[in-house]
Amino acid sequence: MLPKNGLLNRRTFLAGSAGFLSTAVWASSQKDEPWRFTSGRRMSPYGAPSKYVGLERLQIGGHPLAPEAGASSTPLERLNGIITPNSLHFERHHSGVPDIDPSQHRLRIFGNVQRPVSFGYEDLQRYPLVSKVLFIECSGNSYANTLPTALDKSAGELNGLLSCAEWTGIPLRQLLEEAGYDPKSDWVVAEGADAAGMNRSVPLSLALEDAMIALYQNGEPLRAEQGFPMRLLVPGCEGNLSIKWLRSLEVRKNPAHTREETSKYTDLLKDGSANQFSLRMGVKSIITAPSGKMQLPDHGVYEITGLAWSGHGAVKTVEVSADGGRSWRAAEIQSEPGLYRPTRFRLPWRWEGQPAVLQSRAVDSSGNRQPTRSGALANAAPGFTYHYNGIQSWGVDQQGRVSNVYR
Ligand SMILES: Nc1nc2c(c(=O)[nH]1)N[C@H]1C(S)=C(S)[C@@H](COP(=O)(O)O)O[C@H]1N2
Ligand SMILES: [Mo]
Repeated sequence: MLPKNGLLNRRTFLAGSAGFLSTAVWASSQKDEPWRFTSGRRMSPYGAPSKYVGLERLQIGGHPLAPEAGASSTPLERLNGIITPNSLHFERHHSGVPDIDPSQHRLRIFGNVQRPVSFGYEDLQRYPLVSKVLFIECSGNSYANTLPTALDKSAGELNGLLSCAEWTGIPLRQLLEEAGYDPKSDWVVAEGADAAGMNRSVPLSLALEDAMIALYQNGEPLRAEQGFPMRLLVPGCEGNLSIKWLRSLEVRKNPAHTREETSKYTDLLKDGSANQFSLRMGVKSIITAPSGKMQLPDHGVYEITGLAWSGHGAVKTVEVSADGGRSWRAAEIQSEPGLYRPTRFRLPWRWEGQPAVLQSRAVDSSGNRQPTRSGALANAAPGFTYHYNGIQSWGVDQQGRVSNVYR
C-alpha cells in the first residue's frame, strides 16, 4: 500500500485519517502553565520574537581586511510561508551599511534626458505607490554546491542569499518619463551612495518594464541593510542589479562596463568565453524541511516543504523525489503564483528508516526546468560561482540525520 519512496498523496493530511500524526497525545496536567495565572508583560514600542525563538541571520562575517564587506543569509529552514521578516532578510554589502540621513539624500536622474531632475525622500513619498511581492537572490547564492565536495551545511547556509518581501515604491518608468528620457538610449546606469559607490548598467527596457524605486519593505520604511532611504529593484534579476542607497540614474547609449559586470557577476564558461549581462535568475527550488543538519526525531509522516522561484516568470509546478530522482511526485503549490514571487510547496512523506535522498525540481511559466547539479555545471568553467540553480539534494541516513549530498 505504501509506495517504496514514501511520498504520499498531497491530500493525505486533509483526509484526516486517525492516528496519522503519531505526535498527538492527551496531556491533562495544568501545573506547568504558570502564564495562565498572572498577567503578562506590558506593551512594547517595537516587537521582538519570543525568547524561545532564537532566530538569526547565518554566516554573518566578511572579508578579513574589511569585515563590513560580506554577506549574511536567511535561515530558510526556520521560516515558513514565503515572506522573509525584515530582520532576517539576507544582506550583501560591498562597503558596509551606510547611515544615511534621508533629509540629506537625493536621487538624481541625468544623462540622455530632456530635463535632469532630482528628488528628495519626501518628494518621492508624494507619488502614487505600488506594492509587489518579489524575491531578491544574489547571483552568488548556492555557490558552495558548485564546489567538488558537498559541505555539511543547512538550507539557509547554502541557499539563503534569497529572501522575499512585499516592496512598495514608485515605478521607475514614471520618474524616467518625468525626466524625459531619450527613447533611443538603451541603458540606465544606477549608482549607490555607499562607499563602494556600487554601480550597474540596467537595460532601459527592464527599467521601463517593471523596475521600481522601493521605499517600503513589508510595510515599514526600508531597513538600512536593504538600502534606506531608497533602492532600485529590478524584479527577477540578480540581486546585484538592485542598487541600494540609490543616489543616481544616468540614461546612456552604452553600458558602463563597471567592475560588477566585468570581473564579477559574469559567467565564465568552459570554452574560455564569458556571458555578460546574464541578468535573470534561473528557475530554482529548495526543500527547506527536512533539510541539511536536521535530525528526524522518529519514524512517521513528515511534510516535505520548500520554496520555488524564477526570474523568468511565475513558478508553474514543483515535483519532489525521495529516491534521488528515480521517481517524482507533484507537490502542492500553496501560495498564489505570481511573477517573480516565490511559492511555498508541500508534500507529505512517510519515513520508516529507509535511506532517502530528497530533491525538488521546479518548472516556470516560460517553460524553463530546473537542471540537475551536473546539468547546471555542464558549461561552466571550474571555479565558476554565479547563477547556480541546480537541484539541491538532501540525504537522509538510517538514523534520520539529514545532510547535503550530490546526485
Ligand atoms: N549600493 C549597493 N547596492 C547593492 C550592493 C552593495 O554592496 N551596494 N550589493 C548588491 C548585491 S551583490 C546584492 S545580492 C543585493 C543584496 O540586497 P540585500 O542586502 O537587500 O539583500 O544588493 C545589491 N545592491
Ligand atoms: Mo549579490
